[in-house]
Amino acid sequence: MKNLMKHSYSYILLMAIVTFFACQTEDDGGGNAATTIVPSFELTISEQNPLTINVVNTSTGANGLTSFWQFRQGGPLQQDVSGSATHTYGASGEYQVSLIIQGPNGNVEISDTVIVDDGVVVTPPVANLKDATNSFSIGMAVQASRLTDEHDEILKSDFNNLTAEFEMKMNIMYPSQGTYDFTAADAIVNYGVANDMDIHGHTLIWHNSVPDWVENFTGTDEEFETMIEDYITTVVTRYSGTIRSWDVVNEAIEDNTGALRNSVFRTRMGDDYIAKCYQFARNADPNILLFYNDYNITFDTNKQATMFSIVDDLMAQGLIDGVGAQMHIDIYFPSASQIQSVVNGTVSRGLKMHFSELDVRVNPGNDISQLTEARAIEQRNKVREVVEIYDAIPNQNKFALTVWGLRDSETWLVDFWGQPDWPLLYNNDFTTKPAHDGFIEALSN
Ligand code: 9MR
Repeated sequence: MKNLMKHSYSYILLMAIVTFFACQTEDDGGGNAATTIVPSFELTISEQNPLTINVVNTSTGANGLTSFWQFRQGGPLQQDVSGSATHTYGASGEYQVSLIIQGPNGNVEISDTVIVDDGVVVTPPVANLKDATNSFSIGMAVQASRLTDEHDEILKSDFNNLTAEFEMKMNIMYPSQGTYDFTAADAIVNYGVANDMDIHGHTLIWHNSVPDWVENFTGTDEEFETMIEDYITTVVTRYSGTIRSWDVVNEAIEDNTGALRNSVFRTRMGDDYIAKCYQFARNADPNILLFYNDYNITFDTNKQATMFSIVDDLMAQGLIDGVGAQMHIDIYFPSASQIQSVVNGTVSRGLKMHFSELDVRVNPGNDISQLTEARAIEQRNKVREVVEIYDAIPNQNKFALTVWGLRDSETWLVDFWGQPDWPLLYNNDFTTKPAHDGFIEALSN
């Protein structure tokens, strides 16, 4: 049973009592009503440290039961002991505090939110992202129609690496057999070259951008493979000398099970289709850096394991240079150590690490209808955490950190999840958000 209160504490509200309705009436097993658990707690913000809270379990009917505190959503559990418990947050923000009681018929849980604010406003020493580091490049996902006016200005001031958000995928570049359309891809590449930016090619093979004619290919499997080889060779050769790197295969692994996806590429070319595609790309240009790119590989352990076994296989054949970990994350999840795990696996193999596709949702629970200051601060903190993790990578393993869209109104996530969110670094009026400061702060230490 869960009861989430819509209630916030701020520094001026020093004490409040949380009591409600998340109660549980237990049966003693013989059909007789026994104890009713009424969970409640008191929460105060310390007068000594505005980032410290004290909590006291004031539940009734919970004698002899084990209880736990959780000081942020998805955070570790801390067993409740008698008296008060104390927790100090690392930074200002809005946090969910939960008390979980292990009742005989399951957990009884109560939650509330607290806003802690240490009032420290950090003034970033530089204003532009790309000026904050020279050990890796700062990427942005772009569209050919978003390269002028304010986009143009911000791209030039903040970024030095471009990824096409959708226009360098097979369904756009190869709409029908034998006919390529490089109009939009060329516009992006020409823009990047004219502005002295790196360009990351994304992506040659992705099950989600397969044109119908390829999905329903009428030739033999051999002809299919030849067609794919021609396609990879044509595209890689076209941008040889201008594009620094390619995601050759994107998202080849299923969620949770870690199984290989049954894409048309796998069914037509066999389980070793991945190595074949990397070989085609390597043959077309031995100097281009080749990446494998996927999402959820920070915390989905089966997916991560399969990913590294694919990578090891490619490494044994000299066919891969780096791993792209898509950073479609939120302010609560995944944790720093989960993010670190994919970094460790990549660095220990001597490969380059790309944090690709960064966006940080602030509304995964769909509980706000406009961006609050508190969530914007939490987003700044999460962005700072991610960038700090990236910046700590040895220089030879660094590559780029790419943000997946400029303004909040341009994110793919709102359509995808069907709920409001503000996951990017810029407001719709092209002003920077606290998350933009967080990015720079991480590089300023
Ligand atoms: O953000 C991209 C969106 O604009 C496109 O319509 C879509 C299909 O091409 O691809 C989105 O980007 C995806 C990326 O290429 C691979 N990882 C997941 C991204 C979100 O779907």
